[in-house]
Amino acid sequence: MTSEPEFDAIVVGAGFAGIYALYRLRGRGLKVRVIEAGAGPGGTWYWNRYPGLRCDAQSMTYSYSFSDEVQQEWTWSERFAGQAEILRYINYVVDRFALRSDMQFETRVTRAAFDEICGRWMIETDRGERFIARFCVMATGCLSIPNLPGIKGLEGFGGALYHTADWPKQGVDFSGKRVGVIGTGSSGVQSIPIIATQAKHLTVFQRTANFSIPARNRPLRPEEVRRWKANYQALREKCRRSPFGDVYDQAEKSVFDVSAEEGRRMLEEAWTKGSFAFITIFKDILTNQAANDVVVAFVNRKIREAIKDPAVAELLCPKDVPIGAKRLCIDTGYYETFNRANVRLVDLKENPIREIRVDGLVAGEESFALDAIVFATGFDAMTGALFAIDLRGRGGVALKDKWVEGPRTYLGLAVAGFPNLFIVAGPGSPSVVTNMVLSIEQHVDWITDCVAFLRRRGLESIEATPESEIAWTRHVGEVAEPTLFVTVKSWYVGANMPGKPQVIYPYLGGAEKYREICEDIVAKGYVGFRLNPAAESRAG
Ligand code: FAD
Ligand code: N01
Repeated sequence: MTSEPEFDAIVVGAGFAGIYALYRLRGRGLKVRVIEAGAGPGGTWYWNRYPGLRCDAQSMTYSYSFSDEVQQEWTWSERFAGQAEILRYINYVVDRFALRSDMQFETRVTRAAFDEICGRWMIETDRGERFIARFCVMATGCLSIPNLPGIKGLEGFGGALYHTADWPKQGVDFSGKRVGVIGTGSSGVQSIPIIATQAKHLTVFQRTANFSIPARNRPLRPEEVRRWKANYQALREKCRRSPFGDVYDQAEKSVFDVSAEEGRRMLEEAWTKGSFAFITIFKDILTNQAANDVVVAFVNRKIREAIKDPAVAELLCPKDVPIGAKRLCIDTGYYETFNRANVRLVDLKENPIREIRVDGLVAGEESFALDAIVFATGFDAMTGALFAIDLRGRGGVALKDKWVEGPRTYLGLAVAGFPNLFIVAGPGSPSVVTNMVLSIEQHVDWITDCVAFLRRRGLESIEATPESEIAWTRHVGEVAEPTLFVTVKSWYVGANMPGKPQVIYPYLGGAEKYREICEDIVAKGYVGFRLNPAAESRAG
């Protein structure tokens, strides 16, 4: 007997994934507790509050599909909703289904260990609490551990330091300030245009130029919202049956199936429409270097046209990087920002940051006086949040040790030796290369159905076999091999964090293909998993 509170399932994290996991598991009659480090739900949309943040999948698709009532009741105001609106939506869903009472905030899970004697997960928090659970769902996020580079002198900076992923709730007033932004990924590209309008002077420290496509954000017209709502089921199904989980039509033609003139016309049209659809207009952009080069030439021409100073334009044109193989950025007025008199671009390749001083930073031979530094330097993606927990499976094996050469999962959601532990959108799943809400719903539905199956059959636990984990991880690598993703240093391949194993982290076979594989595995009686009756589970 023990005095620790016991749950059927503990869900770690209250972003889109944890919220939906609670809704579904509770709906199956499970006693569930969600544990969240933040003071409220929202995950990404709770922590990242930098100016300019909005989703870059369209609002109408970057939202839950599980409740037709919710998708009919909620009306998005813009094509790409801003952070505050998305956070309002998330809170609305939480309250609509009375989920808050099963959520515990301002609590970080520090340890989760599988006890082989009782066949339960023992979960510990930074508040000194302990919980027992049969199932443990890691909804800890792919992009939830900010990367703050260890630059010499950082702690001695006398001004204000910010990370885009840990932004003050009350906002930041940059007026009259000399601001430096380090990093030009999606977070930098979205925040730089707004900070530039607020600050007295903005210095952008760029290490690698990125491609960015105009969002063409705009208010949604009432008639298009009506059209969406009238056809929501069909449009959601179209998303489910697509590689990226969105409504964009799938290209059937290669860049080389059309004349050069027609190709330019198509690119021009896609550029005018904006959004991720740009990268989907030819079927071979992400797999054929020559096809990619055509698109790169087009985008670089657009960058040069947008920037008045040719030297600055050259710095902003990515060099030797295929477009789309690193996460494509979607912006509003990014390139034009560099025409402003109060904005300067510094090339860190030529002039690396040497140190941060009390009054600014030194890059190359030059000192930059700064009142505030914004780190838009990204995340310890996909494994960071899992490794931040002392996560131990059978035999006390730590996940960190097991994955020392890179993550090994079955379907990105299960790990051999970690019974009844599920990861939502984990490494080896399509997650980050798709509309993530769609991928999250698919994973959570799979997990919930699996839990229901175990209960129906009177089974104690499920765990991936080592063989299926090895085979899946090999498959994830093989699928990535012919793509351009593996030719670039990015967080998709672990290259943004010093010392991180450089392997492909997401599954690149597409959301639709992945869904089919998951469904097939269930149809075949959870092939690749070991299903443990009560006594066996404990024996291992
Ligand atoms: P998160 O939203 O990251 O939530 C995870 C939660 O777990 C966090 O709140 C965290 O505090 C909590 N947590 C982690 N570890 C612990 C612990 N040990 N104890 C307690 N709590 C813990 N995807 C898209 O498809 N389209 C977009 O437009 C898009 N925009 C994005 C913009 C930004 C700035 C970022 C960073 C990501 C974006 N993404 C986008 C990806 C985004 O992360 C997902 O779409 C989605 O919000 C992830 O939801 P989640 O619940 O899986 O994880
Ligand atoms: O992070 P990133 P992010 N010194 O890793 C630079 C999602 N997201 O927060 O390329 C100097 O992409 C680094 O340079 P380099 C989306 O999935 C979506 O912007 O490594 N610079 C790079 O320029 C996205 O991909 C949205 O040379 C350093 C930047 O910092 C993911 O989150 C918005 C450095 C980091 O770029 C992460 O995006 C925001 C150093 N020591 C985020 N270390 C949407 O639009 C890193 N950099 C919906």
